[in-house]
Amino acid sequence: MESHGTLETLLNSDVLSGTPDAAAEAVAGAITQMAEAALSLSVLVATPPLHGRLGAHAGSANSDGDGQKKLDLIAEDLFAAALRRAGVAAYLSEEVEEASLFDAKGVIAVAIDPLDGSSNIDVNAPIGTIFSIFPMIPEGLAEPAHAFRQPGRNQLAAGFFIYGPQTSLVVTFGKGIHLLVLNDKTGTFVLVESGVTIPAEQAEYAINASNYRHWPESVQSYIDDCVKGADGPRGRNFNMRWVGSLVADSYRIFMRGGIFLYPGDKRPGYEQGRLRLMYEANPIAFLAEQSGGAATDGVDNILDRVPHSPHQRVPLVMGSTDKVERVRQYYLDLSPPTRDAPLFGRRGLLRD
Ligand code: AFP
Repeated sequence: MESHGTLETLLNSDVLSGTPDAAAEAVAGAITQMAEAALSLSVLVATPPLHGRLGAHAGSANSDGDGQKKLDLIAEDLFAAALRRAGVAAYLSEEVEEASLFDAKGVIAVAIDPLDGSSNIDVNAPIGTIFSIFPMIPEGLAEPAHAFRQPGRNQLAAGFFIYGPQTSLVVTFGKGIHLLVLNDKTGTFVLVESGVTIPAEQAEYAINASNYRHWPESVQSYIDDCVKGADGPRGRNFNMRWVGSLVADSYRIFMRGGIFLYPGDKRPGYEQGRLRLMYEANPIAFLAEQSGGAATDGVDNILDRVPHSPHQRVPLVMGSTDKVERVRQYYLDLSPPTRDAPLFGRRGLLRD
């Protein structure tokens, strides 16, 4: 892969052309500050645990009532401070109940999951930070939560940092997606590739299969047909991967294709799946669309949803466009589109 510069040069290029000047400057400032916070977090994650296990419980709970880990709280402090420094107007985080007004003169609103995949901390698997940047709207001044009542399609930028074998940043400003990797010797994010596209052909799916019995029939049928592999209606073998942190599962899909599903299911509290619209599904959906893929709630485009509450959940199906469309057909109980077998109209006889 060819190197084209750094995060700084990317932010100073024309990636934000078309965004009003003040907002473009604010987006660049917020991403620069978040990159600083991500650098600190990646150093912390990679440093031996001098003060006990970072995955240890902190004894508190987040907005959803999930137990918080020590690193969740450290990440929250780092990113909240970074975005306050950047002068963002409204701030919403998975780790806090209410949205806040940081700077009434600010022109952008940022929703963030400061530490995605907390259950991976103690097993040394990838974790990340996901962010979504909207233009500030006047309704948010009196009530900061209202700053986020915009469809995902309004996002000015979105992305995630992933702390894995490499610390990387995957980001979009609405004109394709960019992959940057942290050079930990210089502390700078180096641009590795612009215009990353999700490969279409990968026969790989990601879903937490332990929930099979709770899924709707449509999702069970889709996965059944994948599991049957070459002996089933799809006529090809599939591979399955589930890291359990959205950043890692998404990163893999952006790099080598496939599909990710976290559907709504029958468990109490999971009717709308597990993932949060504002700081998980929206940014991942924006990246997916910008890399030639798609993201739906099974049927409808994630980016068209207008949120009604800051921490609301949404089912997420994301990945290569043809696969996301195929899942949609299962949800609608229609015959999925076929490329190779136009004569076989029913789902059970199709190949892709
Ligand atoms: P946390 O942000 O609370 O660590 O949750 C991670 C996550 O929201 C997402 O990253 C994973 O895809 C999903 O949860 C995994 O959920 P299951 O444990 O139900 O498979």
